[in-house]
Amino acid sequence: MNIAVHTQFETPCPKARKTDCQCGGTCRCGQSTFGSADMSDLRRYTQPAQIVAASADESLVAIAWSDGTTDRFHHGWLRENDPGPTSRHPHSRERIVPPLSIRDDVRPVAVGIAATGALSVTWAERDGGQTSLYDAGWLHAHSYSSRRQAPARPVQKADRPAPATARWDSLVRSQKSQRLWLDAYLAKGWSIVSGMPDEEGSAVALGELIGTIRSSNFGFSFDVKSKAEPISNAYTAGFLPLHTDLPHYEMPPGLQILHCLRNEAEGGESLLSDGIAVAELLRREEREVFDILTTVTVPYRFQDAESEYLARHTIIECDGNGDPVYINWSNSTMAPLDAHFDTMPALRAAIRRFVSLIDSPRFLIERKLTAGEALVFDNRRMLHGRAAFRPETGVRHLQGCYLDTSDVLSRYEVLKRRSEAAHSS
Ligand SMILES: O=C(O)CCC(=O)C(=O)O
Ligand SMILES: [Fe+2]
Repeated sequence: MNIAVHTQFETPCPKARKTDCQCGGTCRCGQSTFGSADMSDLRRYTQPAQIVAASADESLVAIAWSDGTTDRFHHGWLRENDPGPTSRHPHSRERIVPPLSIRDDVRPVAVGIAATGALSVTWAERDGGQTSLYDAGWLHAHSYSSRRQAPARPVQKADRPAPATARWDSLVRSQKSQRLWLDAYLAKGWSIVSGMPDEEGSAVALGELIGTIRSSNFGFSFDVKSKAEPISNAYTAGFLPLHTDLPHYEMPPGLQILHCLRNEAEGGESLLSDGIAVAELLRREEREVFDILTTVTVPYRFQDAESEYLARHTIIECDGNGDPVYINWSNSTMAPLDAHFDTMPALRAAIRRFVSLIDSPRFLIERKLTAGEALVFDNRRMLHGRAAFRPETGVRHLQGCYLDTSDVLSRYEVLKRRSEAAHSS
């Protein structure tokens, strides 16, 4: 097969399909947010290396980078990621090219490096005949031939991570503070926000700064205090062992806020433990326990007069790379275990080992909240609990709410995008 390889292309204006450019594809308007090609993507990709050579064979395009590394991309992958208006809607930026409209043996007639440094691929007439430009930074970020898929979220590894800290007034005032706070929170898994208003509804106000409140069977938000007729062990004065909230949902919430309005009773210290750090230790040192906790599902049930929830999860949940990413554990709402008869003793032993590790001094974090502080934590990573308290010695009142991490990550990415835009203009 004969595929022309050019090193320089006349580059069409990357804005040509955008309504704010009248140039018809020939100008040098330079309005693109990208260095070399508009990938129909609002995110900016830094360019760790330049493309120094591009070539193609029957099935793939090979790229050599200026840092000496190489990457390969299948023709079909490149074609389905064509950023042009016949492949992506120019306004929604979502893909419109259907998978089956791309021929199995789609192939370019020419590849090269555009004047701007982008990879240029001209498709055969029967495959549309257009030239697709791929921003070098975008290609580098999306490479799949040699680099391992990046973990969904980089987690700072420590047995007892220190909290990210922030002050309420600075979070309210400044998007930069929100971004720096979220950056630290996402790495460490938990945070203390101080200077919270002495008002009910403040947990929700904090949640709404960074995402969307998620209702649950406990309501839009909930009051944690010792109640006469508790619908949860959390609403007693008793010891609350380490747990994650809401494993009785198919998707438990990612972020939990507990705003401390009053904490005058004796006891009531908050407890935390990094379940992912424990899972990593089990993976390294006690593989049999890890394997059981990542493969055998446990049923969780919540019941009250108004609800009846049942869901099942493995106690340690892994991503596609086999890395532990979520914890689902609550002794309070664990339904009767129903593993296979022969598996039951090993499952129960594995649970006991997991609980003894999360409770151990190596991992256990203890901190008594004071009025005006909000405890914010990743409910799918950090297990939480509380020491018993004596209600006759004073009032203890927390108010809480949940968010999904997807909404928080979206907010974080937008804050990053805005900050990068401000720094580059
Ligand atoms: O009382 C506490 O500190 C924690 C209560 C709890 O686990 C919860 O509200 O989810
Ligand atoms: Fe809880």
